Order: sequence, then structure tokens, then C-alpha cells
Amino acid sequence: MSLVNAILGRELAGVSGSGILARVTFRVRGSGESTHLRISDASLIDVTYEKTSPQIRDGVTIALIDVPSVYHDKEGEEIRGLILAETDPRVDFNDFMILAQHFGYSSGEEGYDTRADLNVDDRIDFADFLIFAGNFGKIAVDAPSFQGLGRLPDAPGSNRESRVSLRTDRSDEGIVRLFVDFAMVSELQGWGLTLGYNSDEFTFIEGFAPEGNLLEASGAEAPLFLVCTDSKGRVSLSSGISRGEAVTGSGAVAGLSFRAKTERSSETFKVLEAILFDPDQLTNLVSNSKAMGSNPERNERRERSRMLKSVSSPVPTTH
Ligand SMILES: [Ca+2]
Ligand SMILES: [Ca+2]
Repeated sequence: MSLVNAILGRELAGVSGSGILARVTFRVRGSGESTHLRISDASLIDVTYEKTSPQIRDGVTIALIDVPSVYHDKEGEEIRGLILAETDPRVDFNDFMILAQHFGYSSGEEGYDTRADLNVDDRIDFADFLIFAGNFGKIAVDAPSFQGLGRLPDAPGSNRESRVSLRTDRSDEGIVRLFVDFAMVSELQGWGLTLGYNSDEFTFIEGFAPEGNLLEASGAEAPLFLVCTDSKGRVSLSSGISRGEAVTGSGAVAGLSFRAKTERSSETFKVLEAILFDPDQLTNLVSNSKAMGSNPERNERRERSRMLKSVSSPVPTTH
């Protein structure tokens, strides 16, 4: 942009000294950690129409607010994706819901949210999804909520009566296919669940959104399906509606495949945690009624170890 100003009149008139020539105001439209402003050219014309170029100093760098915050784990490694840093210090399902809700939007659109644009390129897309998946499960020691580790919001959502269950379908030799069903959900915006399995006996192959799954059954779009695994016999899945109305009803939300490592593998799969989100970002933890061959003591131990050491190797997938 260029600015020009002059004193007009029949009489030649000029000023001497120092002072402000102009003030320029910008509105932030995109995102970025900072922006640099500089003067590329300047001319001063005196009363004799003599033109000179003043010495131009370095520009200014303006820090922009409202960019995605970067936090750190206890080893000092950077954490991205902790969108709800005030709620809890863990990159997990509630943060993923924000990403899913704003997925596909670009800067300037109403659905765009800078907090979900993790690589700050003015678009919320798969690049951000991959960054998120790589950070899933990390705990930020410098998050505002770190003192209240793992605490969930107090207000219950609209899914107090909901149930989650697993059903198996051992199809091919050595492959176990599981489906996760939710029953009696209302205004379901998204969900997250962690499933425990015996990693000595099973290898996790894949997690997927079944055809006609509950989230998309009424026409809503849920393009993101998060799958994060670790070697401790734990897999976390999550999905959320990006476009469309929240859903009410019952149905399958996820499928999983495992390969049996031994011929006599017993089926020990259990939902360790299931959380449902409604459009108001209110959550409900859902208890599992149908655990198969579960060992409560072992699961409890796993739960504790997760709280102490939350490390996951992400396997992000889409459908
Ligand atoms: Ca969180
Ligand atoms: Ca982005």
C-alpha cells in the first residue's frame, strides 16, 4: 500500500522537525505467530520540489494473539493440539472434538478457529489432523489446568443414560473383528474411547468407521477418524461431526481388527474409557456393561500406568 500527503495551497509552505506523518490500522484476517511490517520506499518533497529519500529504519514485528498455543511435556518437548488447555492438560478427546468441528474451514470462513489450525497455514485440514494425532495423549506440564490433572468438567451432558458395548465377529482365521456400539445417545456430536486388549495375544491391525455408522447415519459428515495405539495393549479411537446436525439413537460407531498371535488366544477386550460429547461441549463418561474376559485388576493397573506415562504412537487414519 502507498500513502501520499501534501500541503496544498497557492503559497509555498513546508514544515520542519519530527513527528507522526500517518497512522495505519490493520485487521488480522489470517493467523500466524507474528507479522513483519516495513517501509519499502519513502520520498520527501520540499518547498522547491526537490525530492529526497530519507533513511529508512528497520521495520517492526508485531506479535499476533490467538494463535494455537504451544505447551511442553515434562521432558520439555513441544506439545501442539492442546486446544482446551484450561479444561485439562492432556491432548485427548475433547481437544479432538474442537478440531473435528472446525475441520475443512479456512481463514475468513465462519467455521474457522485459529486454535485448531495447528500448523498456522490458515486452513484446518489433514495436516493439522496429523499434527494432532502425533501429540495425542501428551500431557502439558505448563498448561493452566495442569494442577487438576485429568479432571473433567463438572456439568453433565445430555448422555447420562447412554451405554457402550462391544461385539465380536471372528471372521477369518486368526482375525478378530470387533464393533463398538452406543445405545441411547442423544445429541451426539462426537465420541472418544479407549479399548484395552492383551498385547501378548493380539496385534492391533486397524480401526475404522463402519458403513452407516451412528455419527453419519442422519446425513452428518464426520471425515476424521482418529486412531492412536501404544504397545501397552491400548488403542484410542475418536470421531466427531464436522458438518451437520448432532445425532440421537443407537448404533455402531467403530470397528476394529486384531490378529491373534497364538492359536489359543482368549478374547480379552474391554472399553477402558468412553466419552460422549454433545453440541455444548458437555461430556459424559459411559460405563461399559459388556466386557469380554476382562481382568479388572489388570485394567486398573493399566489405567494407573496411563496416568503416569501417557505415551502413544499415533496411527492416524481417515475414511
Ligand atoms: Ca484435553
Ligand atoms: Ca492448518
